Amino acid sequence: MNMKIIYSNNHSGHNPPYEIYERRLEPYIEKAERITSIVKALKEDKRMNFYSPNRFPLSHIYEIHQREYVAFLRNRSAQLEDTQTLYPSYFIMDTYTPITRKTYEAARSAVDVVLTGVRYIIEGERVVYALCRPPGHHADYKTMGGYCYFNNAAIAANYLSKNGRVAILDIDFHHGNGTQNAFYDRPDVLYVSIHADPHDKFPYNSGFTDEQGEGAGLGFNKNYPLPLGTTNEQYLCTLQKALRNVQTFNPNFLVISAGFDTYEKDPIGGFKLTIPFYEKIGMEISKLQIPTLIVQEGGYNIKDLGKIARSFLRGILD
Ligand code: SP5
Ligand code: ZN
Repeated sequence: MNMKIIYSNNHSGHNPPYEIYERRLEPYIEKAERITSIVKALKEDKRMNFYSPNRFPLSHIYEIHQREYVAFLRNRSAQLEDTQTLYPSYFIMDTYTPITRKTYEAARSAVDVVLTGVRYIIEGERVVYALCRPPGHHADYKTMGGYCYFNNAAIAANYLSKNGRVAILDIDFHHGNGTQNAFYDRPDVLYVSIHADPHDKFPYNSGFTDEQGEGAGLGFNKNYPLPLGTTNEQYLCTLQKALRNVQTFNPNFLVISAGFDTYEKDPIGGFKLTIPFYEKIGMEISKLQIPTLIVQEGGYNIKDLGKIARSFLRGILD
């Protein structure tokens, strides 16, 4: 079986030199080479077919993000010189998410990538991989954060929800606070996340088990925080619980927020998952037999990211 991969090189213009960490400038962790590593590894596999994104109207973004926020990101990007980096003090939750001249265009292009993936899924494709960068799951209604500007997965899930019930399974190492918030009061989009205990790791103030949704959405938000040092075996046990939640919800579409920062050698992670284990994760997801859009989130070990992605997709396809 073949797989469609949606990819654009527009991400590469977004390349801030530094993030601010404990009041120091540190090299930016969310590098363009992450995606290059994945593309290179996947091009070695004949089953992987690459497609360029189409441009989609801003209306899709406005259903998830405030207009003033979108305008802020667009205008501030446009005002910068090529060499400038802006660390904004509003519309932002941290010091890891600077704006450069090409940031808006890169973030907008990542949304085009994910929405092109949605189109293929709606047309009947069983699985599509949207190779988004910058990532999205920390981006909230009117805040950028955690290397994220527009919430690609939330924008995709919202579009899919016009055609049926949608489950989002978020397997990035960090809790997807933005995605959780986008659907917190909605019963038609389930959000299930497995991530590092927020007592220890970013985003620190969300991702706890008692966050279960509100109003009509009560019961349609599930968080599975895990301790630092989590192994393959422990992870698998929680993944199976999360997949049972998805199965019970009985969705028409599945969106995977796929972060590979759960890897044992990730520079900012803290779990102990190994490269072959990602194939197992892929197989478990694939067993559900739901049309699935895979959306790239985090994962920062540039050297091994391609191998991790290949392992994961092998599990999805076999
Ligand atoms: C999408 C995603 O995975 N976002 C992750 C956001 C995590 N941000 C906090 C990590 C900051 C780490 N900086 C460490 C520099 C140490 N030299
Ligand atoms: Zn992450």
